[in-house]
Amino acid sequence: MTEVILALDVGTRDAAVSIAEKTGPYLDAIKIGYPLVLAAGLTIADELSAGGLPLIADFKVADIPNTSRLIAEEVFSHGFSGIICHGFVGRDSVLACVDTAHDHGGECYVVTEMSHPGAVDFFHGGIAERIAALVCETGADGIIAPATRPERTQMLRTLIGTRKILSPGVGAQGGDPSAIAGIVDGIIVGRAIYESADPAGAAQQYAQFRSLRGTNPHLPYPLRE
Ligand code: O7E
Repeated sequence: MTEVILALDVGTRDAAVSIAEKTGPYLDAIKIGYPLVLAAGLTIADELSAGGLPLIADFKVADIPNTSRLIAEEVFSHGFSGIICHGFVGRDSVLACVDTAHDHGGECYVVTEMSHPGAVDFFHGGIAERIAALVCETGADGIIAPATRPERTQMLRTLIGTRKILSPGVGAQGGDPSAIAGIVDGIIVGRAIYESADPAGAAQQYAQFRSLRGTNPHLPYPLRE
């Protein structure tokens, strides 16, 4: 199943709780990061994780190993089940997040290539491929790869094998869920759900793409179930 992960980037605690409650039945996880945590405080994580869905911390950690470890420790003491870090900071910093996540029974995802137009300035030309190799070396659980460039995400799939791919850029950034859902393990959707007049209905629409998992005929190997 291709999971549907809500990027809950709203600006208040009340909006976050309300949208999480309405959309929860159609989601597989919720991702929160700076917009919501800076607005509502980290206790919103305790509150959302109590709702039962896995909660992913999107602080795109990019620091020296000790600081990365401190951030990850804080994350996993607030009910998160996964953390996202950057890969360009190098092996030791990525390992700090991976090891801390695994110490807490959680997962660590590494950004290999971002979804916005400017991402090509640095991630193309071999960097994304090198980060993908680092992901395999460090034992990270998966990568973040762009729904806005399915061909790049498919290429990254050939490098990381059956590790998970979570893919943002669907909806508001123009990514087509039908083009990406067959390649990845989860689509990350924000504004197209939380800015909708009917967030539950929008989430339900995206949930239809769950069944596309592993259907991309160009994949060179079967996906993990
Ligand atoms: O465009 P939206 O509203 O659907 O939101 C997309 C979310 O995914 C938002 O939280 C943004 O910060 C995040 N994101 C990207 O859009 N592109 C990326 O390359 C990476 C991320 C991200 O979440 O990285 C960690 C998953």
